[in-house]
Amino acid sequence: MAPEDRTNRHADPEPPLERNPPDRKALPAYATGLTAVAKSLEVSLREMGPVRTAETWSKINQKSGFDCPSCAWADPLGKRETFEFCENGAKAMADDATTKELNPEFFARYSVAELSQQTDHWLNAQGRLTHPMILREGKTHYESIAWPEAFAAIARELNALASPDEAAFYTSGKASNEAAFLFQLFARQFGTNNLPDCSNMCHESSGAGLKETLGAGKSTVTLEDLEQTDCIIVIGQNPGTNHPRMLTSLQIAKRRGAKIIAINPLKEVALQHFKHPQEPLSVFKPATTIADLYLQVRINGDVAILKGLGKFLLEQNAVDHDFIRDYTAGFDEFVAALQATTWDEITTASGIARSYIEDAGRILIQQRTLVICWAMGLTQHRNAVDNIRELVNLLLLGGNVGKPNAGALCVRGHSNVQGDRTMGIWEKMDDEFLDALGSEFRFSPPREHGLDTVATIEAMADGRVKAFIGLGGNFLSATPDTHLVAQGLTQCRLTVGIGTRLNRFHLTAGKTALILPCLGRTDIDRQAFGIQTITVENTISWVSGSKGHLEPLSPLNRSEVAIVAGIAEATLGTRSGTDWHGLTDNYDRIRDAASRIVPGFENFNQRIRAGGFFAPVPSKERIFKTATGKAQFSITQIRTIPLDPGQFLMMTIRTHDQFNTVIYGLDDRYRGIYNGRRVVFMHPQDIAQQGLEDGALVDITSHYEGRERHVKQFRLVAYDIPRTCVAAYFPEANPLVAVESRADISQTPASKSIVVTFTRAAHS
Ligand SMILES: Nc1nc2c(c(=O)[nH]1)N[C@H]1C(S)=C(S)[C@@H](COP(=O)(O)OP(=O)(O)OC[C@H]3O[C@@H](n4cnc5c(=O)[nH]c(N)nc54)[C@H](O)[C@@H]3O)O[C@H]1N2
Ligand SMILES: Nc1nc2c(c(=O)[nH]1)N[C@H]1C(S)=C(S)[C@@H](COP(=O)(O)OP(=O)(O)OC[C@H]3O[C@@H](n4cnc5c(=O)[nH]c(N)nc54)[C@H](O)[C@@H]3O)O[C@H]1N2
Ligand SMILES: [Mo]
Repeated sequence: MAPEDRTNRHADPEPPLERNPPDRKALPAYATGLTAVAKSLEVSLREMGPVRTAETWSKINQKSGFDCPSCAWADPLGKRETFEFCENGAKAMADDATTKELNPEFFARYSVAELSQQTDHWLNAQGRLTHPMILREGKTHYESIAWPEAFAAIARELNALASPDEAAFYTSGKASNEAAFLFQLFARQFGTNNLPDCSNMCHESSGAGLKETLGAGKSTVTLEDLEQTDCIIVIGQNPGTNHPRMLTSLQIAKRRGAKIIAINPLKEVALQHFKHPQEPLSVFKPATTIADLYLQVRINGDVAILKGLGKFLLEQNAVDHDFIRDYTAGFDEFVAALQATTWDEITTASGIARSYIEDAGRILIQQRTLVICWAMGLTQHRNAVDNIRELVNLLLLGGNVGKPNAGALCVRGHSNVQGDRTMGIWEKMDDEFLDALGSEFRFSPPREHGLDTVATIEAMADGRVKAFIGLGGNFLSATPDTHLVAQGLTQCRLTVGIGTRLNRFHLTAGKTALILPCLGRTDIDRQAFGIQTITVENTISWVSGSKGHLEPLSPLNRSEVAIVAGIAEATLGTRSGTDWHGLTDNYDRIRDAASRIVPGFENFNQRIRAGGFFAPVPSKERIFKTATGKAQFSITQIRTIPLDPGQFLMMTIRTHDQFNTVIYGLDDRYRGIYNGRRVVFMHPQDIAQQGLEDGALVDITSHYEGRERHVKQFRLVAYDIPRTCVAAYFPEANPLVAVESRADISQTPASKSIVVTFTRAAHS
């Protein structure tokens, strides 16, 4: 590229192609053996050296320490393991606690266009951001800027907008409760409810489905319930990679005699066999068999399979009639609709024979209690909310809600995604919350619902949103329709990323763009009143404190709270009666304010000091805040996605070496893939039928309502996956996801139901 072409406008939103095919190895026999510990140590030592490693390993998820920055899995409340974290937590921790600096010299060396030609792995590996940086209009390189000027530049752009609704304030689920609370307060004082978040792409469908049927959008179980239950269904979830500590609980349940049913198009290794990495002598012990029954469902065949299970229970009259009579509504209509659904429809749509569904049904009948766990395999489809409605139907049939050792476990992603929502990060918070917020801070919050993630993408692309601030995250690579998002972002007058690491979002910059470096979970957060604690809420609604213990890498890095407050103060000036400085000086004050606004958070500070507390979930106590006051049975349709000959249904999934768009490494060892990410898993007979061969280099085209989208140069991998179903990795495949292809009600992008075709790539 000629130097004069190196403007920030030429950044390519897609990661670069891969030169070599990936290496392939046989799948391991079980998950998380000793290799996991060795891997964790290796990563930690490389990134932070022995002293910081020792300090960090001893503090993570311990009572006096910090919350693991990886997933939202729960810590045991009683006795803890010596090291209460997993290999992937170790990678996330090392990422935060690294000693590698990404400083202004780095940004002077590379233009934005040059950086965009690097891989995501390379961008992330460059280290922690250490200085506020700005990309000025017409410039090709980010330059450092002092904090007050950074805040002033943002304020100038925000205040120049014709309306507050021309700005969008995005939150990624790592942000602390305190930062999230201030962020939504700022957005609402500025005058908009445009608060898209990562949850819109994640468990929004779960929240919507659970709220409608059980009256509360959260899980109804504790960790103990999971470990003590008789039966567990793990559906649409890959805990071995994404929630490894959950395997410990599955193992505990298993050893007590619980039965486990896995429902997944892929035979994920960890759902089959597991060894606890920290158990003494585990190397000499046989691995624990996890799934008693593995149903290799077709992609999006879950509504069908869940209906099949319900139908079997009804046929066997194995339902809890007392519970149904006392606590539910809509049962008769549900039964009538299910009777009208034929086994033929069920087996065709699910790809599972009736006898296997009945085997699963028999397991359910023999056990007294059931927990259903799920994640993205259910939530990222056009009928995702139906998936949730159907799994609730199944729970209700057996009376498995609001009793010990039973219930719904919606396994969240980001470590504080649930807390951020509790703190008001939502484009449509209810009036009760907004009234309380307004009276506490003496202003009138806007009432009109704001934009969620997909609506923000569309508004940016057609010029209605002109300024974007991201509290963490990667709005470019995590979102669907990558090229449309890039177009929208680069059209913006202002894009701002508050983050710890460089990513591709920072490179698809608006006319003016800023990167604001924040503290991570492992860093000591010092403010006027001393070292501060932040709080988080995990997947089972446990709220607890987290305190960093490492000296921040750069004295210039500020806490998320301080950055949000700085932007708010500079932007709102005398328009705001809020003491932003005072709130930053002492986070207890933020929590005190929140305790008067968020239901169930009374005495927030005292209860955090005492160790933590459960945020209220009424459905846990069989209080159903639904329209009828009862738990609601739902009626859904089986909606199969029609495929023409040569078309496939694609799901986009995570490797073992990434956290969302953060790529730690290039291996996916539980699926036998090494040194590469641009792969497509396909059934060997489908490969042959396409006239292709294992390892062939292909281009992929997606088809949505007559429009095609393309990505280039992926390698075919012959794999045990249902016919006409394929899988590729997120985020490489995201350009294929049409922004319009999203779930009813929740608007979650259907990134696990993409209709695609393949052609041999030109340059194999
Ligand atoms: N190490 C690590 N941990 C993470 C993350 C990470 O990237 N890396 N991400 C975090 C986040 S934000 C989230 S939301 C979670 C995600 O956790 P998961 O939901 O486990 O993540 P995915 O890789 O999207 O895997 C989805 C699983 O669902 C299956 N699946 C796909 N489509 C279907 C379907 O139609 N039906 C059924 N039954 N199964 C299906 C896939 O085969 C795969 O096993 O993990 C969190 N934890
Ligand atoms: N095709 C497809 N797309 C998907 C998915 C899928 O399965 N398939 N999954 C979806 C899901 S479940 C989710 S949750 C979204 C994720 O969407 P996001 O949350 O937006 O993306 P992440 O990749 O988690 O964000 C990573 C960035 O966050 C910043 N960061 C890391 N730690 C911190 C911190 O402590 N503070 C701050 N302020 N910043 C930090 C770093 O700069 C890092 O580069 O992606 C969604 N997109
Ligand atoms: Mo997520």
